[in-house]
Amino acid sequence: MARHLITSALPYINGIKHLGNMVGSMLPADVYSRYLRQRGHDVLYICATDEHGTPAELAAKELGLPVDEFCAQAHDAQKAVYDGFALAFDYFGRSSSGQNVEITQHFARKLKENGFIEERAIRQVYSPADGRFLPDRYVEGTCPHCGYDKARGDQCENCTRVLDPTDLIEPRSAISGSTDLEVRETKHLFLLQSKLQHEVEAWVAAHEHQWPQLASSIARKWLTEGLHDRAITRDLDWGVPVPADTWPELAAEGKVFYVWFDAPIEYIGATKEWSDQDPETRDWKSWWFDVDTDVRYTEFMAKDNVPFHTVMFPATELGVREPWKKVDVVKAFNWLTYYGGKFSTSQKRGVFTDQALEVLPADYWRYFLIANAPESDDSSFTWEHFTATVNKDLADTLGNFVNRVLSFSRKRFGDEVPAGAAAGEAEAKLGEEIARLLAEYEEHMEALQFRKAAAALRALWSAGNSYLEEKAPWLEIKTDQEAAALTLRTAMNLIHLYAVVSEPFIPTSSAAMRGAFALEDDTATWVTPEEARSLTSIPAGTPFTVPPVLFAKLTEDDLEAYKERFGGQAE
Ligand code: B3M
Ligand code: ZN
Repeated sequence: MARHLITSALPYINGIKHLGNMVGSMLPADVYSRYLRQRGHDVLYICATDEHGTPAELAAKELGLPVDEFCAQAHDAQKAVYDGFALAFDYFGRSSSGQNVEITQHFARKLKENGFIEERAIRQVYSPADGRFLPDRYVEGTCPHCGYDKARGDQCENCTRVLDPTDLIEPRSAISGSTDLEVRETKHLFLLQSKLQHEVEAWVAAHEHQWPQLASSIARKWLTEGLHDRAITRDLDWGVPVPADTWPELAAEGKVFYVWFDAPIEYIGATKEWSDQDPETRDWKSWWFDVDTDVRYTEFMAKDNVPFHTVMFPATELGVREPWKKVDVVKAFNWLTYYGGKFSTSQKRGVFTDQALEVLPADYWRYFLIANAPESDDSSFTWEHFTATVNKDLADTLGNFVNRVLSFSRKRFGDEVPAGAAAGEAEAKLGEEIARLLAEYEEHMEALQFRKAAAALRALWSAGNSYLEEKAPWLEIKTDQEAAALTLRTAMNLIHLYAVVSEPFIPTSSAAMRGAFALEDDTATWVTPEEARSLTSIPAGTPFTVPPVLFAKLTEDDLEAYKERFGGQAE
């Protein structure tokens, strides 16, 4: 069994994330990790808060807190929400950790030794009105490539091109809006990415066949434009300090590394944080250093993060000239929109992850979001679609099936799974169908095709409903008790199967379904299509209970209340 290293893009520290962030990184990474663990693989799922940079400083200032204190609190607040979503990270770290400082500084020293970092005097945007140098993302203006008028100095979020603040047309301070900007001279470290262009190209060419089209086309586009040398230090108080042993002058000036330099390194840093908690049994280096094909590394992220992960971070890793593990599969997502418009943290538009959990438990969100993941295109969140999906798929197709079967059987046959007649033609046909759908489900999961996997899972649930409608045990019972008992026993086997295979999507409900059966030795973590075909893992005589309703049916009133609270249309 392969070892799987999985990371999801590090959520930035400055606020609780919205559902669009969740579906484009952490949630699918969790679903995939859970699936692989169930299949018996050795999985390490790592994430962390991305804590450095100006937005953290500004958010702390707004709350009147020292930035380190702000980050500690904000980290805990985000972690609590992710626990609520049942995200089963092996470790959720912090990019401001000592481990990340250590590894980031190590990378920088090596890059310098190898001739890929150089000190240059640059002219940088200074805003007299704000009394400070403006970091890239605090200069706004018009994108020279696509004309978008709110492009940031580091990247245009409309066309995803990476920018330099001086590229912007009609630049202004994003802090004060001042257009009175001057350019002053200061020294910074530059990562000489241009020298690594060919190596990165060769590396992308060797790996992109494993990436979805979205990821490889963004990487290609960026490479075609050419890799430019980039300043990787900033004049900020909060960040990984430039190491004084290597650059005494810059260190004395208090320069820190640019947040996008240390953030991807935190994938490694967080693994060391995890390892340092229990060094006897955990070995962070065995996941990252000199492991080439022993570890399969999959990254999850939204499309705006793709250039950094397919080009810039690989360039850094290549330039270090040490055998650090590089990504194998880049799973990238488009945007989830809110009624066709943007979810926006800064404009508080859409549904935030903490609010989502106030409205309904995690499983409702997990299922809906993954079933509608913006994989091949953007997808739109609407409350109408959400409530209809919950009602149809979760409440009717799955929840009602479970409850109906168990309640009816208990009423007619008592607290144990009834024996009934031997399986017949209908059960054989059902078994074939289940085996086929389960194989499809596995195939889509392996291929990281989450919408398709969700559709296959839904089809598995539906197959149970069709079987039940066809056999109609509530009619069978009137003429043939044995036949009704067979139908119910078979349906209960389906419930157990659903419990096992639905776990990556709806872990809490899956546990409730599984817990309904007092099965001895119920330790199997997966059921293969071959095993599923016979539908006999729950033998007659197994005691069971009827769990509380798994999924509430949402009413018109609920729908109106959600729209009232969150705003139910595009703006
Ligand atoms: N924190 C995502 C963002 O803020 C960024 C991801 C870092 S992954 C190393 O847009
Ligand atoms: Zn643009």
